[in-house]
Amino acid sequence: MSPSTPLLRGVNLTEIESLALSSQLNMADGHARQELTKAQRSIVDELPDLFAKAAAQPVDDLEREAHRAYLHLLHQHSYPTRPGGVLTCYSSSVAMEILARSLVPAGGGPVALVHPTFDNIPDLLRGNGLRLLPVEEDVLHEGSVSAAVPEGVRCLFITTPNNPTGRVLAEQRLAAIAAECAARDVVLALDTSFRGFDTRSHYDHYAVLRDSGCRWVVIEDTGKLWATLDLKVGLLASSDHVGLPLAKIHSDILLGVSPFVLVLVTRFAEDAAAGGLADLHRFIADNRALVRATLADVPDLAFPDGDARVSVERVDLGERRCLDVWTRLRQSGIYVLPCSQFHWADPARGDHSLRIALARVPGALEAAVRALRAVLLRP
Ligand code: EGV
Repeated sequence: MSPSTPLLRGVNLTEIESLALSSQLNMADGHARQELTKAQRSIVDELPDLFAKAAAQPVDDLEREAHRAYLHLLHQHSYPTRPGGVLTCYSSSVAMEILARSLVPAGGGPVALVHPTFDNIPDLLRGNGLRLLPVEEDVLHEGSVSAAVPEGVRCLFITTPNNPTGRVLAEQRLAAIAAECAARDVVLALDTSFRGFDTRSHYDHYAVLRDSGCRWVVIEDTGKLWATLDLKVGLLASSDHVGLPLAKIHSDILLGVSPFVLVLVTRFAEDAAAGGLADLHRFIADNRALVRATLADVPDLAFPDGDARVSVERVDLGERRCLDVWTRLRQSGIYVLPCSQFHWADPARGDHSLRIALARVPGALEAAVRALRAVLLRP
C-alpha cells in the first residue's frame, strides 16, 4: 500500500470535494461552475422581478410550472401530475434520504444498487440500516434481466446516466427491467440527476415505467446543469401505488422549497429549451475534448468512458495510484476526485482512476489538466 493511502481512508467523496471549494482550480465536485451565458445573465439581471413574482403567486402554481418546465425540457412528458406525484426537495440528496428512510419499514431483503456510483447513495441507504447488494454496470445493461434484478431484493436502484461513468440505461433495457420488477414486486428507483447532459436519456422514462406496472421512484436534480450558485431543487417522483411513505417523510423534513428558487428553475429551464441546452452540450463536449487532447501524449493513460456525455470525465491512470496523483496535484492547489469511493463495494477497483469535473471555465480546466499532465509525465 502506498504511503499516501491512509490519508483519505474513511473519507467520503463529498468531504474530498469540500477540501477543494476555496481553490482556484477546483475540478473536484460535479456541481456547475462554468460562466453564465449571456441569456442566463439576463435572467440574473431580472432577479428582483422574479423575487416579486415568487412572492405574489400561489406556490402550488410555481411548483407546477417548475416541474413542467424542467421535465418537459428533458422530454419527460409523462411525469405524474397528481398531487404529491412529484415532491420538491432542496436537493436530490434530500430526495435520496427520503427514499432511503421510506424503504426501511418495507421489510424484505437488501437494496440492489448499481456499482460503481457516487458514494452518498450507498451511504444514505446504509445510514438508514439498509443492506446493499452491488449490481455491476455490465450486469445491469447487458445479458439476462433476471441477473440485473437479484433474487429477494426490496428495491433496485440505478443511477442513469451513471456518475462517474456516464453510462445510460437504454429504453428497451429499462422496459425489460421494469417488467421484471413488476413481476417480482421490486421497487425500481432511478437517479437521473445527470440526465440533462445526455440526450440518450431523454426518452420518456415515465411512460416506460407507467406502462410496466411496476412500483417506481425517480429522483431528478436541477442542480447539475446551470451555474446558479446551488440555487436548485431535487424532485422525488413516484408511481400511484408505490407503497412507500414518501410524502409523510417529505413533510417530516420540509414544508416546501423557496418559491424564488422555483421561479429561477423555471426561467433557466425555459432558456435551456430555447437553445441553451444544446449550447451547454457543446460546451461540455468541448471541455471533454480539451481534457483528452491535453492528456493525449501521456503514456499508459486511458479514458474508459469513451461515449460519456455527462459533465465529469474519468481518467484511467494505468499503474499509477489515484491517491499519489491526487496528493501531488493538491500540493499545487489543484483538486480532482480520486475514484476509489465510487466503488462502494470494492474501493480497490477505483484506486487507479480519477474523475475530472467538466462544468468549469475552460481556462481553469486547461490549467488544471496541464498540471495533471506534468504530474503524470514526471516519474
Ligand atoms: C458529484 C455532493 C452530496 C454531490 C456532488 C456530486 N455530495 N450531496 N453529499 O452533490 O458528482 O460531485 O454529485
